[in-house]
Amino acid sequence: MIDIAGVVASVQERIETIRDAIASIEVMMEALQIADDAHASDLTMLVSVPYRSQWDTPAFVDGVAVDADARRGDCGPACLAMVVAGLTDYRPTVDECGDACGQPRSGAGSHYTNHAQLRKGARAYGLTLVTRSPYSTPLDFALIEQKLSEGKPSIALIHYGVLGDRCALYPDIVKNQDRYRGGHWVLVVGIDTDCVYIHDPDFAGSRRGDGFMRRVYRDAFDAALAAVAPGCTRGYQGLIVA
Ligand SMILES: [Ca+2]
Repeated sequence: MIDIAGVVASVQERIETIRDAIASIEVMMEALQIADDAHASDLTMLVSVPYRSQWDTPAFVDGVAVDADARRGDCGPACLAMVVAGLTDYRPTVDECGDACGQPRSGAGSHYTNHAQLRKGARAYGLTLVTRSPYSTPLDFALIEQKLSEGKPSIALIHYGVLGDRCALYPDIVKNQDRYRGGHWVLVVGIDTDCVYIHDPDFAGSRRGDGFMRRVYRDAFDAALAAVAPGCTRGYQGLIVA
C-alpha cells in the first residue's frame, strides 16, 4: 500500500528545499552583480599597446624585432614606436622611429626629442600627433581620459625626478630616478580612480617587464606632469593622437 499523501508531502518538502536553495543563489548572484557594478564604476580605462624599452638591444620579442641601440636619450622614439605598434600595422624599432623623428644618432641633439620631432616621426607611419600644453590645451587627466575612451594612448612629458620621489610602488629603483632630474617621455595607456598606468620606456634587462603598464598613483603622476623639467618651459605637456 502506497502512502500517497506521505509521498506528496515529501515531494512538496523537497520542492521547498530546492526553492530555498534557488533563492539563496539569487541573493548571492545579486550581491555579485552589485560588486561587479561597483568595480565597473572605478572608471578603469586601458588600451592594449605593445611595450618597447629605450634600452632594447637587437632581439625579437613576440616575433617582432626590437632595437634601441642607436641612441641613449630615445624615450620619445620609444613611446612613438609603442603608439605606432598599437594603432597601425607597422612594427618599427625604436631606432627606426628615432630616424623617422630626425633625431641625430650622436653628438648635439642625440640625447632628447622634442614635440616637432615626434610629430614628424608619427607622420612617417600615417599617424597625426598633436602637441598639447598650457599654451593651448594642457595635457591633463580629462584629456588623457578622453583619448583613452577613444582607444588612444597619450605621450606625456614628465619630470622624472618628481615621479621618483613620490612613487611608492618601486622603492628599489627610486634612487635611480632621483638622480635623473630631466624630462622623460612616457606613454599613458590606462587610468582609474586611483592610478595612472604608463608604459615607461626606461626599464631594461631583468626589469624590462616592470616598464609595462607601470602603475603610478594619480597624485604622483599629476605632480610629475605639472613639474617643469629642466629644458622645458611648462608642465602639463605632451602629445595626443588625433
Ligand atoms: Ca636607446
